[in-house]
Amino acid sequence: MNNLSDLLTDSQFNIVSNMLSLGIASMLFTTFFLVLARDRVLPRYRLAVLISATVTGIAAYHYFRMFDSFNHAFSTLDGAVNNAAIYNVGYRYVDWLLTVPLLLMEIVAVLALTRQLQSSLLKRLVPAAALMIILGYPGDAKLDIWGIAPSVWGLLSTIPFLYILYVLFIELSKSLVRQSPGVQKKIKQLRLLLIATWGVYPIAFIFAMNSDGFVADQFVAREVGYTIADILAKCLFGLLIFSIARMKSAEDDAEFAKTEFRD
Ligand code: RET
Repeated sequence: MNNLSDLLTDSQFNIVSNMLSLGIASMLFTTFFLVLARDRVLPRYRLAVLISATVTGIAAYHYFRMFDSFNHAFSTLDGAVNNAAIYNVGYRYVDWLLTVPLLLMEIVAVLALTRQLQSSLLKRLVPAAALMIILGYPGDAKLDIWGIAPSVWGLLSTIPFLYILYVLFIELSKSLVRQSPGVQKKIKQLRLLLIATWGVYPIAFIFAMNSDGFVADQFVAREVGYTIADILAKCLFGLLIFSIARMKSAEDDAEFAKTEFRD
């Protein structure tokens, strides 16, 4: 199926290795930060912050596994293999399967919508997210299921993806009117970050979509793309959620505002 003998050059190896290492550092220390700083927001916003920490924590674990899998597959130093087939892209998909629903909960939680609206949103978004990821996996892992080409899996996965973006955008925009100008600005940033980062995943998928085996350049582009997108979608996003939670905390409680902010 794959061309197993294709090698990564030293610099290609280093690029991917450095990116995965950056992934570990970002995920791990964002997790520490969010856990340690959770008391700097009011209790009602703490859940959103802790969900962010869970997302980056789960991702830190998977980045360790990916780093390990990558070294095992491509390190020639230990005299061993250079074998694309044993680099396990499944870690990314398991990671997304767990973290994307959590990210969606995070967004919905920080908006402090009504309970009813929250659950109706999640009931639509979470199954769509699961479907998007499950349909993408056979394409990325180049599984041979009924001879369906990777591009077709990608296309199928794009349907729930567009649905998620549509629902989120409509709801995020609707919720804007109820927020203060400061929070509105942050939610607009959140929306922009969401579109800019979530859009990178399908692009990175396309980089390595060919079905005729392993191509080093394409592999590197995909891994770099996914890692950058992950850092922005999980760490930066989590920190933005934290700052929205702080802003809302200060608006809700003058005492909190006085101890946490100078102005
Ligand atoms: C796939 C397959 C190709 C088509 C599309 C995809 C979308 C993936 C996305 C993943 C988002 C992951 C996030 C993780 C953060 O924790 C599966 C690559 C549309 C949007 C946000």
